[in-house]
Amino acid sequence: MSDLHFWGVSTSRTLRPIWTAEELGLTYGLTPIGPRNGATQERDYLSRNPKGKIPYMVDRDVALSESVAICRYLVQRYSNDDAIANPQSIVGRAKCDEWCFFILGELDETSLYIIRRHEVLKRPRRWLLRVNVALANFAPRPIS
Ligand SMILES: N[C@@H](CCC(=O)N[C@@H](CS)C(=O)NCC(=O)O)C(=O)O
Repeated sequence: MSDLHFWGVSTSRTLRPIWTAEELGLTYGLTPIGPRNGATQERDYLSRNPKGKIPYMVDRDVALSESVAICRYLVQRYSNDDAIANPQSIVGRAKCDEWCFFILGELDETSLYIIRRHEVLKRPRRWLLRVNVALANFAPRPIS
C-alpha cells in the first residue's frame, strides 16, 4: 500500500479527494468501494472508519473521513505554488472556509437531503435545472 490511500469511488464526494490528489500530482492507492451496496458496513471497513461512510483516507499516521477535511489536509500538507492555492493569511483562510462550509452545508448536504426527502430525484431533468439555477446564483469570487 502506498503511504497515501483512499477508500471510495463513484460519487461526487469520493471524487473530491481523488481530484485534489491528482491536481497535486500525488501518488496514491485506492480501494474502490461504492455507496449503498453494503461495502461501507463491512466489519473490516467499520474497524477503520466507524462512521461507515466514504470517502476515507489514510496518509501514514493520519486517518481522516469527511471529503472537505481530506481535501484541505492534502492541500495544506502537499500544496505548492504550481498546484492548488493555499491561502496563508487569516482572511484568506477564512474566505476559503466560508466557501467550503457554504458549499458543504448549504448546497451539498441541504439540497441533497431535501431533494431526496421530496423524491425529486425521480424527475432528473427538473432536478438538474433547479440545481443549475441555484448554483448560478452563487458564482464564487476569487479568494484574496
Ligand atoms: N459529509 C460527508 C458525507 C459522506 C457520505 O455521506 N458518503 C456517502 C456516499 S456519497 C456514504 O458513504 N454513504 C454510506 C453508504 O453508502 O454506505 C463527506 O463529505 O465526506
